Amino acid sequence: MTSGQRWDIFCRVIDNYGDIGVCWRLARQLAGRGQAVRLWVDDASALRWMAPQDCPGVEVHPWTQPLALEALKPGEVLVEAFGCEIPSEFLTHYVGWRQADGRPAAWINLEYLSAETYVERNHGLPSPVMSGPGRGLVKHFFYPGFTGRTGGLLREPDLPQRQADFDPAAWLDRQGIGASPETQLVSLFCYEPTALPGLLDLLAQQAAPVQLLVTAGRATAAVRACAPRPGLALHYLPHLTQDDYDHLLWACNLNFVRGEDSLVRALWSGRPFVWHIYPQHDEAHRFKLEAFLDHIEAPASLRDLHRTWNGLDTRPLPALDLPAWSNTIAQARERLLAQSDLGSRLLEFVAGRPADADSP
Ligand code: TRH
Repeated sequence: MTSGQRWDIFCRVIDNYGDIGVCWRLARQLAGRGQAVRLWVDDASALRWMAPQDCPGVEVHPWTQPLALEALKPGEVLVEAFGCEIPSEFLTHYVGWRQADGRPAAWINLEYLSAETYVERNHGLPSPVMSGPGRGLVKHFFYPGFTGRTGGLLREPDLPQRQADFDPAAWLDRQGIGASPETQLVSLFCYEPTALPGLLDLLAQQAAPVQLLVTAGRATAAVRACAPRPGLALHYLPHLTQDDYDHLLWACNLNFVRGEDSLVRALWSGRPFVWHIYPQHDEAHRFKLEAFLDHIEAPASLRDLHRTWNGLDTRPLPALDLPAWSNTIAQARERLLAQSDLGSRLLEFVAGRPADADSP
């Protein structure tokens, strides 16, 4: 275990909240394990609602051009999130710092999450840097994933305890979400699924009353663009903090999540969920989705729902089968909880790299 190193995490916000959401979560988790973290981000605006409280051990720095680098304490570990390019002026400093104290460079390329088989093959691979100020260094690919031969999933050590202490009724009350005990709560975090009107119809037809809790941003705009359904109660949420987004997932009977970070949070919630995968032009998301459904051993009804929800099938949404899906997610969660988390694996990875492989 590495103790007390200084990490520089670089994050470029492409769109949505996943880039900053993952980087902030990683920064917090490293700080919680005694690391000092500088998070360089080109657009920190989402942190105002996602993380309104400072986190001891994490400094957020604006990724300006050029970067303000005067009087920075030397950093040991460099994380390039999702293929963003580290600015050359920073690399010049970094090489200088590493030469000054003689400690080896540790440059991590943090990749996107996938359950596909290439992840195990590519996780940990070196990538020699051939040009620029970092020439001669070696980056290493670090792939989050679902098996022991990948980088694992982000998870805080106190997560099970927080879940055990959580009181859903009190939390819902504090959010001003009134619901009778027989009401089924469904949360919605999505892009613009073509099956959204079909989902609203399906929820409106359930035997028990349903209240749909719609997250702020694109999901709210998408639902507002649909006609209201008699019998379906809607509640539009404000932007929640990351911790309160967890609470939302834990309080609901069914969650619709999207992207990368909320998928992982939905898994940890143990509640049945449906994933709206980030769509890619080359249809790569189709394979990514199928690999994930294979990983969780999804029953046919949950697969059908995912395919229609993601626009990969035009059949109507299947009937909800929450007991079966609860079982599937609970088992997947148990299997994943038995593995170590991404933060621990990253610390081990950085500590275990051969010291002579990539010294400047
Ligand atoms: O916002 P996203 O769709 O982000 C996506 C994905 O990461 C995708 O892989 C990436 O390529 C693309 O961005 C650019 O979904 P994701 O990953 O779940 O990130 C949402 C973050 O926002 C997550 O950390 C949870 C947080 N969140 C809150 O803190 N409060 C909220 O109210 C909501 C709805 C989300």
